[in-house]
Amino acid sequence: MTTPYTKEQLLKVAKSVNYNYSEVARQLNISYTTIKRKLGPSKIYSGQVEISLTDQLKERDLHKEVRDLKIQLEDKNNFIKLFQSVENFEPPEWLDQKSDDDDTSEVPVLFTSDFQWGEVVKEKEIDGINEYNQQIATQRYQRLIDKTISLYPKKGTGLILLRGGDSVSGEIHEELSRTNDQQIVPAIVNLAEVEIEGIRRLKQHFGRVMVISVPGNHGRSTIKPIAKGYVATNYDTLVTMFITQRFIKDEWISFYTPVSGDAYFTVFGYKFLLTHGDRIGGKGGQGFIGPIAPISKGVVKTRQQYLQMGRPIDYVLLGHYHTPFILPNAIANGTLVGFNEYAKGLRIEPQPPSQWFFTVNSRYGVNLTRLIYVDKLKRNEDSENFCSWNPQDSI
Ligand SMILES: [Mn+2]
Repeated sequence: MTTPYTKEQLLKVAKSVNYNYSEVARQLNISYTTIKRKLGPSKIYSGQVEISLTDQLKERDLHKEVRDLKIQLEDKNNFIKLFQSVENFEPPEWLDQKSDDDDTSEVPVLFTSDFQWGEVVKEKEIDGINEYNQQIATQRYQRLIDKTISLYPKKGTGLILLRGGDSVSGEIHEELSRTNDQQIVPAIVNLAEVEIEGIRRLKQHFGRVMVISVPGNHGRSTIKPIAKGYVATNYDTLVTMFITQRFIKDEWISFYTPVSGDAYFTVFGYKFLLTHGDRIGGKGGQGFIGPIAPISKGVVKTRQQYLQMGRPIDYVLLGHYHTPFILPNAIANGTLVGFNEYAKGLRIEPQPPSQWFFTVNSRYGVNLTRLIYVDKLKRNEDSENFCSWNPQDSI
């Protein structure tokens, strides 16, 4: 049955009688069903249903919002595990819980840097005293983990693993990209696997591992060094990401990978800065004392700059110079590569490949320091004065 009334007209009348359709039917002399067909069930106008429909929509929105927020939070947590800024460095609980007024409290630290994975050093080109390739690099890294564990037999103390950059040889130097035994992608994948295995073994012995990583200059993907996006454009970061992803659900392994490329952190109140060493403003003026001059100068400048930012530094930890030594406020790391053609050209004294191990004591700061030799120098046995260094084969 059709009606002469429009929907609007029907609604107007229905509203005036509080949506009593029988009353509308009586007043307009049309059937109840016609009204119902035109206007829908009367209860949808009563307000009650309208509110509950809105509620349903709201609830659905809220569910969606909660789900989105959960995803965002998980992303954010993963992101925090992947990349951090200096503001959100939080020492892992195990490190925090160590008492800082107990002078027996100490944390072991393994300082790794300058693997230059993929680089090839040919024995013949450097008078036979060193050799380096992927196979030798892997042996040396594994030896480093072995020696670290045997050097610190106490189990379950937790360990800080520093990764100071130049983990890959990279493509920026024309002669390296020509002579590397692996291209950058396989080098990254291979190194990440070797380091993941190393971290697993460290966790097995030390119980917990805090991994702190900064990139170096060799891994950069731009021809010229850059100031902006130093971390995000660097292949070292990719190795770090591979490793982090692998342990992302492992609560015993924590990561600190600041986007600034400088890792500022504290242990028992002692303040450390891990930085690769190519950005410490120490260039030039080497003279005859070798890298000690630029490192000393760079350490002073870096500490001054951080002091002015309100972040005093007790120790600068750096690699890059491939020359291991300790200053009152700095530790410069050795290298896995060891003596190479480049060092020969600079007439640098040959040294065995090495990396630092040290402990941070709650009362004394950096305390026990041991240089871990990961290989011997192939010395010329005929010459008594071939090398002034004693490689201390035991460690
Ligand atoms: Mn470097």
